[in-house]
Amino acid sequence: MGAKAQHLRYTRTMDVLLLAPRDHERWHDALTLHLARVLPGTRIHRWPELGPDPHAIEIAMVWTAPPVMFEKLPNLRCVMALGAGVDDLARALPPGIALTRVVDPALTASMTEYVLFHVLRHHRGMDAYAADRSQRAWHPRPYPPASSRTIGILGLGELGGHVARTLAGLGFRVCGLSRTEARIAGVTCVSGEGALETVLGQSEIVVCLLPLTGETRDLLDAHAFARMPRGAYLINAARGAVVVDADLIAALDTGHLSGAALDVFRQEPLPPEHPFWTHPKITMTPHVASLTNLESVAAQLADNVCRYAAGKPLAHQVDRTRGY
Ligand code: NDP
Ligand code: OXD
Repeated sequence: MGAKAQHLRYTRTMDVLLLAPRDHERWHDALTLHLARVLPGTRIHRWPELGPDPHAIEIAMVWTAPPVMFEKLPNLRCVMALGAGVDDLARALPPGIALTRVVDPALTASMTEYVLFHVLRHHRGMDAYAADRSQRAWHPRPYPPASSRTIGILGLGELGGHVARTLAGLGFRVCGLSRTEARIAGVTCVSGEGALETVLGQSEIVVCLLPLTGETRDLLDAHAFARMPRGAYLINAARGAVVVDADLIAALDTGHLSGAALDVFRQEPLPPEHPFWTHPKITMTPHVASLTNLESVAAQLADNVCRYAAGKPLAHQVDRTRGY
């Protein structure tokens, strides 16, 4: 029996709450379409509307949730994050509520594009050529072969693991950090005590793809930057609070780090007065390294609603004790 037919065997309908960060209408339409296919009769309520009976809502689909939401939904049992990172949600959720996140090949592919773009940009010295051009200066520079360039990937999960494999496939030396032991062909994988220092100490380019947890908050501080070789480059596409902003600026100003590409920030949108905006060695994007593919994620969410309704294990469930 196909997955769709199997889902249709379960007649229990659900009330689901939706709170999207943007594109509310598109989320609503896509979810309506997918849920109508796999679990007809499911009602989608749009925060702050809760329908005639808030007790009926057991599932919320959100990017972040205002604390009052939990008070208003006494029977909430499951929160389905609309993104891959669940740091804020994992902190805010009352205990006992299941949490799922997005794991999507399209998200992984676009994160890989983002990281490759910045790695190659730095590897081939493109910023220097852009500066030369404004001076009409013709100044060819040598560059090392990929095989002599070590790239450190912090976090070897869905995103970091794929990025590491792709860079290794291009011939770079890749060294990666995870919390538990990992094995990736062509990548030197390290974990445990001293592993962060090992990766940082040999990487000319460091890519941060760690989840934000109690352990990773402020991890990339003055001490961490000092471990990196002089002239190293940082790419942070994970969460802003993994990096200590003032320490990064200091490391760039002394010339110890040559530059940074930042997609994520402690406060988003980044406040206009923040020094990152004007720092000449920082390249910034507004949290777009990998945008959610609404279509594929809506299908995935609908499938998880069916699993919930059928009492089956949820896909991509977050370990609440680990925090990611
Ligand atoms: P995963 O949970 O799949 O992977 C996380 C990786 O980090 C795992 O390898 C894990 O180790 C490792 N890790 C966790 N804690 C530690 C620690 N204390 N020390 C060392 N390693 C650690 O996450 P994803 O790859 O899916 O996503 C990573 C992050 O990327 C998300 O949490 C999110 O914040 C961010 N993100 C950013 C986007 C953007 O557009 N900028 C888009 C999507 C995600 P182990 O394997 O042992 O568990
Ligand atoms: C994220 C996402 O977690 O966009 O940043 O999914």
